[in-house]
Amino acid sequence: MSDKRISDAMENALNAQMMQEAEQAQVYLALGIWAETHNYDGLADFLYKHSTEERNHMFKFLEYINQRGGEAKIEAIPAPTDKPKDVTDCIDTVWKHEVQNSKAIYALTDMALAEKDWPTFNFMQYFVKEQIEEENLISDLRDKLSLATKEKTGNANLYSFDRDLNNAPQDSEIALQKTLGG
Ligand code: OFO
Repeated sequence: MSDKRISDAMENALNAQMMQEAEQAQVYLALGIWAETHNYDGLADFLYKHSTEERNHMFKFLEYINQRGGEAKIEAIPAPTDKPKDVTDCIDTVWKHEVQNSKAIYALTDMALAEKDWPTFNFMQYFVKEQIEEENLISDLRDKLSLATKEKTGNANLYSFDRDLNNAPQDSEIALQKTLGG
C-alpha cells in the first residue's frame, strides 16, 4: 500500500459515500423491478441503466480511496424499502433519493474544503457536476410526466411517456452535449 494521502476521517467519509452510491444502485434496481412488473418497460429500462450508472459512481469512489493510499471497505447496505403507488410516485421517489445524495455529496465537498484536501476537493467536482445533471434529468422527467397525466385522456399519454423513456439519455452528459450542440 502506498503512503496514505487522505486523513482517517476523509477515508471514512469517502467510504460512507461509496456505500451510499452502492445503495443508490440497489434503490434503482428495486424501482426498476417495480416498473417492469407493472408493465412499464420503458421506465424499467431507464431505471436499470441508471442503476449501472450509480454502481459506476461507487467504483469511482473505490478507486479514488485506494489511489490515495486508503482502503475501500465494502459494508452491508440496507435493502430498499420504496413501494411506489404509481409512476408519479416512482419518479418522485427517484427525485427524493437524488436530492438526498446531492446533500451527501455537498457535505463531503465541504469537508474536503475544510481539511484543505485539494485532491479530494477536485475529485468531488465530478460528482457536484453529476448531481446537477441528474437533478436536471429527473426534474425534466417529472415535468414531462406531469404534462402527460394532466390531460384526462386515459392512459394513452402515460403509454407514450413510458415509450419515450426507452430513448431517454442515461448519461446526462450526453444530454448536455446535445443541448450545447457538442
Ligand atoms: Fe450517484 O449519482 Fe445519482 O445519486
